[in-house]
Amino acid sequence: MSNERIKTVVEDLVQVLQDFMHKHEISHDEYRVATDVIIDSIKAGEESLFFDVFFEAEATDISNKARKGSPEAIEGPFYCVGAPLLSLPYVMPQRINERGDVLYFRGRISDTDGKPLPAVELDLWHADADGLYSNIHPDIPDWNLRGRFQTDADGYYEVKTILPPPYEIPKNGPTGKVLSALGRHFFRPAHLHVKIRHPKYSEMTSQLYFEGGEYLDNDVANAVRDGLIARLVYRNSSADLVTRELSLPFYELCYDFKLTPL
Ligand code: MBD
Ligand code: FE
Repeated sequence: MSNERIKTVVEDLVQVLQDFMHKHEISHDEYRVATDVIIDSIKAGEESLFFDVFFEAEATDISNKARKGSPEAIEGPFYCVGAPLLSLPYVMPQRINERGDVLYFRGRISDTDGKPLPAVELDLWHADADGLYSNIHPDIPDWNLRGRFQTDADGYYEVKTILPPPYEIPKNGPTGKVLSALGRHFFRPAHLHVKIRHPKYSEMTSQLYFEGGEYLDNDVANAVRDGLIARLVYRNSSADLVTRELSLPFYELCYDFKLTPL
């Protein structure tokens, strides 16, 4: 960010907030309540959660306006750099007897002209069957349900994992208390987070949601967008069995990404 840009946006932000204080005749006490919410959220380790729930979706909408490829969605507070590099056949790192229905996440990645792209990296992370993330919540092995893998020579990818449930934001933390005061619920719809990288294309961060899932219309983080709800297919007949999966039932989520050139 250039100094000039910082000056432009910070001066405007300060002005907007000052006008807001006058509009609502904010008292000293109310001013302190507001700053304490931010300080408490930082002390509770929720600084990113607090801002991401209320504001990050606006930034992705703004960047999506100029994008030709697949839409982006918010990163959220739980991305970690350096997830394990998986080897074929791709299976997300998980505990023995990891709970949750088996999910195959697969699809194809191409450029905006439809040319399939090999060796695109997908960096996938999602919650476990309790709706908790590794490297964040205690008692889960580090890097559980976090992994990186690539598209094949024809641009296809496929990874085996488990189907995550909706995510519930901690109710009793500073962010939860603000949501309670607003009379809002604490849930995000079930989702997969993904970052997609290739040296010649713009890196993208997105999320995929499951068609028919709960909270798609009232995500607490307001981050669901039309192009990101994918069809979840339930496979439960022997005709559905293929060499890569030997037991029923399982789910499949198919999603094709289009990358925007640099
Ligand atoms: C999440 O998993 C998430 O994706 C967001 C945006 C906020 C809280 C938890
Ligand atoms: Fe999430």
